[in-house]
Amino acid sequence: MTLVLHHVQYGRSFRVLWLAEEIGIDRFGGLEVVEYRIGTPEMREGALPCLSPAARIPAIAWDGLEMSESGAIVQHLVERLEPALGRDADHPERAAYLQWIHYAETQASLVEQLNLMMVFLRPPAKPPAVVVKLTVARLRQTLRGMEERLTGDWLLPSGFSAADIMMGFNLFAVPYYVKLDEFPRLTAYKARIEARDAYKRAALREGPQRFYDRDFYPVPDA
Ligand SMILES: N[C@@H](CCC(=O)N[C@@H](CS)C(=O)NCC(=O)O)C(=O)O
Repeated sequence: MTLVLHHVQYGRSFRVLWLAEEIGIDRFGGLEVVEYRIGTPEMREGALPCLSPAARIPAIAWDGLEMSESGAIVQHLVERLEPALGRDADHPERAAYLQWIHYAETQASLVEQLNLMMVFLRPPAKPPAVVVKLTVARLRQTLRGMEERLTGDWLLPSGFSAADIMMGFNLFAVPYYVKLDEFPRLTAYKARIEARDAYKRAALREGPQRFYDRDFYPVPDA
């Protein structure tokens, strides 16, 4: 049965797109991507609010199942189809695995707040400099914590997992607000992700990013 993925370009639904490529699209019986533009009324009408209580992406329909929340979708699809990408309840890395899966949203929600203030707000509305500054500092702390704990090629010592999909996706939006040069391990980690065939296929399917209109958004003057 085809996996139907409700998707916004450069949004968290990319995690599911990438995971689907890691697992193999054939294993789902194909993939249908329903694409939205963020902030448009289409997201509040039709199928999406039925699948996602907050009318947000990602949402999926597959094999009689309807789900939203990227972490829940990723964890569930891994457990159903590719347990090697997860860490089961008895695995010594289970706690770390779950922690990274959820930490991904601690970090992504900060990027989302910055997107709201720096990309979506239109003049005459102005992003409040002090709030942007604080949010960037909080984002930087999440990166510092990640850098300190990334001691091998992937987040978990035993190798690549769905935790890398959840967290790794964030690193493609972070550099619009915090330059990754400060974090040599994260920079090398991002390059390792970009070298993965499944990541490349998902990125190709998604196409060039059209969300950000510049390379870097500095904290505005107070
Ligand atoms: N915790 C949710 C967050 C979902 C979310 O906020 N998605 C964003 C796009 S990345 C969205 O749909 N935003 C639409 C809106 O805020 O109206 C997840 O991980 O799936």
